Amino acid sequence: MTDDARTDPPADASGDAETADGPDRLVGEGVDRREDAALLAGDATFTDDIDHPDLAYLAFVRSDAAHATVEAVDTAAAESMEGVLAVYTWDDVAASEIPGVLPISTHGLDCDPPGHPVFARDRVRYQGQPVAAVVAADRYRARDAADAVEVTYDRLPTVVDQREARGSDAPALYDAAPDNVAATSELGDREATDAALADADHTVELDLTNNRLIPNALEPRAAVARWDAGDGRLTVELTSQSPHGHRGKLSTTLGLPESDIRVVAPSVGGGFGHKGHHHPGEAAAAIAAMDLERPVKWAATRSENYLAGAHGRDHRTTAELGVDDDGTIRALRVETDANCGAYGLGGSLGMPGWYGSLLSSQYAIPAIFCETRAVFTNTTPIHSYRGAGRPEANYVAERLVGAAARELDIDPAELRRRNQITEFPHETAVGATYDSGDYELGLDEALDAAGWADLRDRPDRDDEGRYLGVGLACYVESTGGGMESGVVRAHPDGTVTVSAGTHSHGQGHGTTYAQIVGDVLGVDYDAIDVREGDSDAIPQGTGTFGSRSTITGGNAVAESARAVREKAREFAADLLDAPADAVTCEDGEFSAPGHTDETRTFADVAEAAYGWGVPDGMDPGLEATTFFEQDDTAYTFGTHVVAVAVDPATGAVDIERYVALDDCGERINPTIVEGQVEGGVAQGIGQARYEGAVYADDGTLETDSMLDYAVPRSFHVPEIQTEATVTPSPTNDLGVKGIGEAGTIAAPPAVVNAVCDALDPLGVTHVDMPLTEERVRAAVREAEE
Ligand code: MCN
Repeated sequence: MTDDARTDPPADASGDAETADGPDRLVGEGVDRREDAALLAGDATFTDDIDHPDLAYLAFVRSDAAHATVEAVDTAAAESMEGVLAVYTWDDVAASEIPGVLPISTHGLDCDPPGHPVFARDRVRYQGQPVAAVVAADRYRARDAADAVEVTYDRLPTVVDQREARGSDAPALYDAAPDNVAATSELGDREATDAALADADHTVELDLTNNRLIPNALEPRAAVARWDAGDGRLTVELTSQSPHGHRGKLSTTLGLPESDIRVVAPSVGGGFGHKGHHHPGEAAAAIAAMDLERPVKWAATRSENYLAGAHGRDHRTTAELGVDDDGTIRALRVETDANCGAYGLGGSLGMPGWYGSLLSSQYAIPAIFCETRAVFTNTTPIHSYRGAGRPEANYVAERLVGAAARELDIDPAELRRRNQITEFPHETAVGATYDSGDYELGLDEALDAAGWADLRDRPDRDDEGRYLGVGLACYVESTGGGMESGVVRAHPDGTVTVSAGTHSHGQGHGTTYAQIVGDVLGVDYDAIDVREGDSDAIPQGTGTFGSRSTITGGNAVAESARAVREKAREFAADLLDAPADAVTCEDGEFSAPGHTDETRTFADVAEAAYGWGVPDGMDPGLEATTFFEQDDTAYTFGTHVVAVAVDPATGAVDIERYVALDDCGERINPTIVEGQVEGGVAQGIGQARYEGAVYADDGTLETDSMLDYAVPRSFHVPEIQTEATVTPSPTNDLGVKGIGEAGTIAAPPAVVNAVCDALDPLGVTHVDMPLTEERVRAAVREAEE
C-alpha cells in the first residue's frame, strides 16, 4: 500500500475537531478484525450447527422438469417410511390459512405475475422448483423419503435464453406475459442520443453477454424454525443478510403479524447478495414447525444451492458509443435483455430497470439512452449478486470505451482522461447525481502504481510467444441508501453494547462499529460489544447489501454515540459539581478545567446514570437509538489496471499484474477495505475468466456442481496491489462511501480489456466472458483463419 492521496482533511467520527487527529484515534486504523478468531477456530455458530431438542429435518422434492404441468404428486410411499413425520404439498397449504406465496413487488412491471409459491401449485417453471417437502426425524430419512415421492409431469416446451423467450414462437411462462417480458424500462433521452450518435465522427458497437453467475458462499442457505404454541410466536434462525427484511417477508408468506415472528441470523458463511432475499426453504421449515409444533431444520446442499438458490447477472446487450476524432464521447445507446428466470423474488423483476443509471461510468457523456427488458425464462430466478446491476452497467461502458480507444488508436487511459467528470456534484444523462470525486487523480495514481507507460511499451509478444496486453477499467458505484437503526447502550460498569439493523457476514462490522463508537465515547475499544442479527433485540433494520452498512449503520451508531456522550457530559457535570458546558471529555475521561481538578471516568458516569439520585431534570439511563436515513447516494469510484500474457496455443491467460485503486471516501478500517477489494476482485476475476451457468435447451442446469461450475481457487487469483485515494463524501457526517462490491464492478471489464489488448495484433476485438482457455483459443484460431 502506498501513501494514500487525500483530497480533504480527515473526517472525525466524534464530531470534535480537536480530536480529529488524536493519537488514540481508532477510525482510520487497520485494527485487526475481532470476529476472525472465532471464525478461524471453528467456534462460531452457523445455522446448521444449531440443535434443539426434538429437532426434525426437512428435505425438498424438487422438479426435474424445467417446465411442466404437475399432474399428480403421490406421497403415499414416503409417508409410510420409518421416521417420516409429515409430507407437504401445495394442497396442504391451500387447505390452511397460510398464503404460502413469497412476496413479489409488481410495481412498475408490464404485467402482474404471481409470486413464487412455497410448493408448486399446478405448474413448475424451472428445474429444481420445490414441489413437496418431507419432514423426518433425521436429515437422511427426510432425503430418502423425499426421493420416494412420485411426481407425474406433463412436460411443456422450454425456453432458457432471454432473447429467444421474446420470440413469437417461444412458450409463455405466464398468461399475464405472453411475450415473457415482465418489465420494460427506458432511461435517458432517446432522440438526443440518436441525434448525437448520427453526428459523431465514429460509432463503436458491441454485442455483450454478461454471464449468468451462481453465488457460492461457503455456507449454503439454511433455516431452523421453532413454534412456541403457548406464546403464539415463531422463531426462525437462518442464513440472512437482513433479519428484519426476512421477518417482513416471512410475515407475508405465512400470514403472521411481524410482532409474532423473531428472526435470528447467527454467523453466516457469506452472503454476496443471495441471502438478502426470501426463499421457499425458510418458509417451508416454518410451515412444518407450526404444524408439527416441533423445531424443523432445512439446510440446502451445495447442489440445491446451485439448482435453486437465486442466480445473478445474465444480461444480453447491444450497445453503441459515439466518439469524435479527438476522443470526445458524444453519446451512448444501450439495449439490454435481462434474464430474470422463472419467478420474481421480492423486487427482482424491477432490478434490471435501474441498472442503466450507472452507464455513464466516470465520463461526462451528454446523451445516453438505455432500454432494458426483464424477461421470464425456464431458469432459476435471478436476484442480486455482489454488485447487482453495477457490474453489468460498468462492463458495457468500459468495454465500449476500450473498444473506442482501439478504433481511434488513442491510449485507453488518455481517452478516459479526456472524458472524465471534473466538477461535483455532477448529474449524469441517466439521472445519477455523483456526490464527490477526483477521477483524474484516481486514474493517475492507478497508472503510476501499475507502471502503465512501461506496460504499454512492451512488445506484442514475450520470449515464449505469448501475446502481452494491458487493460484498465474505471468505475463509479452507487453505495448505501435507505434507513438504518443504530443503538448505543452504556452499562453501569462502563462497558458498551452497540447494535445495528445491518448484518455482518464477512464485512467486519463488529470491528468497524466499535472503532466508530470508541472514538466518540473515548471508551476502551475492548469494552465495546457489537451485536447484530436478532429482530427481537434490535429496532427495525434494513440489512446489509448495496455496500450500505458503513454509511447507514456506521452513521446511525455514530449519531447514537454522540447523543450518549452528550448525556454522559451532563451526568459528569453533576458528579463534578460544574456547569455542563464547562465539562470536557477526552479519551473517556470527564473534567471541568477551571472548576475542579477532579475527573470522572465513563464508568463513573454510567454507574451514576443508573443509580439512585439521578439529578433533577434528568432521566436515568445512558443509551440512544438513531434511525439514520441516507438522503443522497454516495458514489465510490476507482481505476483497476491489469497486465496479461495470453498463450495463443492453449488460450491460457496469465494475469501478471493487478492494481486496484479505489476511493470509498473516509476509510474507517483501511485493512478491511483492502480485504473487501481483494475479495471482490477475486469474484470479478471469477466472472471474467471462469464462472458461467450453462443451461441445456430443455432447461437442465448443466453446471450444477463445483465440478462443472468453476469458482476460482486461491491459485487462480493473482496478487492484487491495493491503492487508494480518499475523497470524503459530503452525503454523511463520517464522509464514508461503501466498498463491498467495488472489485466485482471493476475487475471484469479490466480483465477483458487487457485480453482484448493482448490479442489486438491478431485482430481480435472481443471475447465473451468467461474467458476460458477454450474460448480464447477459439478467438485466436478464428482470427488466424
Ligand atoms: N469500510 C471502511 N470504510 C469505508 C467503507 C467500508 O472501513 N468507507 C469497511 C468496513 O470495515 C465495513 C466493510 O468495509 O465493515 C464493508 O463495508 P460496506 O462497503 O459498507 O459494505 P457492507 O458492510 O454493507 O457489506 C455489503 C457488501 C455487499 S453488498 C456484498 S454482496 C458483500 C460484501 O459487502 N458480500 C460479502 N462483502 C462481503 N464480504 C464477505 N466476506 N462476504 C460477503 O458475503
